[in-house]
Amino acid sequence: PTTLLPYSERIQLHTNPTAKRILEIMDRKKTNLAVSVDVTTAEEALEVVRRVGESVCMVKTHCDIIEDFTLAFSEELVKLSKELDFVIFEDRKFADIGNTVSLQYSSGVHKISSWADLTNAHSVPGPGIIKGLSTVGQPLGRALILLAEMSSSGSLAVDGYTKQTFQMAKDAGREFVVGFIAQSRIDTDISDGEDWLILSPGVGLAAKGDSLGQQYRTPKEVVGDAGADVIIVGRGIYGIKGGEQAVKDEAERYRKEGWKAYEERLQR
Ligand code: S5P
Repeated sequence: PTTLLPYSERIQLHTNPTAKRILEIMDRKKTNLAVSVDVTTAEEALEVVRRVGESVCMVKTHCDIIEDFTLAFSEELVKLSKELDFVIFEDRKFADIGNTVSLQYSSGVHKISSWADLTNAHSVPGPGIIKGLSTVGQPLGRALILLAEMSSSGSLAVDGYTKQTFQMAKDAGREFVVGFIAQSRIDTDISDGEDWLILSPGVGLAAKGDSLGQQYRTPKEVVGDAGADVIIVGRGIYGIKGGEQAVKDEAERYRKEGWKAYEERLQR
């Protein structure tokens, strides 16, 4: 199973340029941490990114929660992604027919495809969603991941849904779909010679969950036991009390925890 290979040896198993870049950054910066920057102004978001940028392989955004979103904001984010060496993941969770998502991806206020290296989609509409998004993103070297499982309690993305999502990605090929949002390795390890990236949200060292159904596990549980490649942490990092240095320190703490769990996994 590719879970037992170092990130560096998995680069060559991908053809998508964004997937390769993610693995290269992870190896170079010794980090499997993605920080989810779920704050509501552009300035706050950029400030968090400047604090955590050195510690992460990925910054995850929800561009539609930023009140003063402009393309100047996304340009600054792209600039920081180059300076501090991380990939931008817009957590858009597309969920419509192919034609609509291709417009949501390329147009509107956000023009996501112009600045986000990676985005994600629900599989519920069927394979047309992948086709619609790939028409826009693939020529730009972008990548897509599908939501196969969710971290929230009572999620319907389980069992057969998860399996069929994996099959949909396999059928689409790995030129554009490069992995999954999931809580486990799903079935990816049994498919020979194919490497898929597993990104897991719902990671926290302090809280067990929130009042709205979110559920947290530790980096050790997520990377070590469940076999995920990237841990996604939001409030656990940007929400820490103690000011800017505290945010920076907390990102480093998660980076170290995530990396330790990965190194231990390789020793097995
Ligand atoms: O199943 C999921 C999928 C995602 S992408 N569960 C999640 O929590 N997410 C996202 O990860 C969610 O939208 C949020 O941006 C982040 C988790 O934030 P936290 O503050 O709970 O760490």
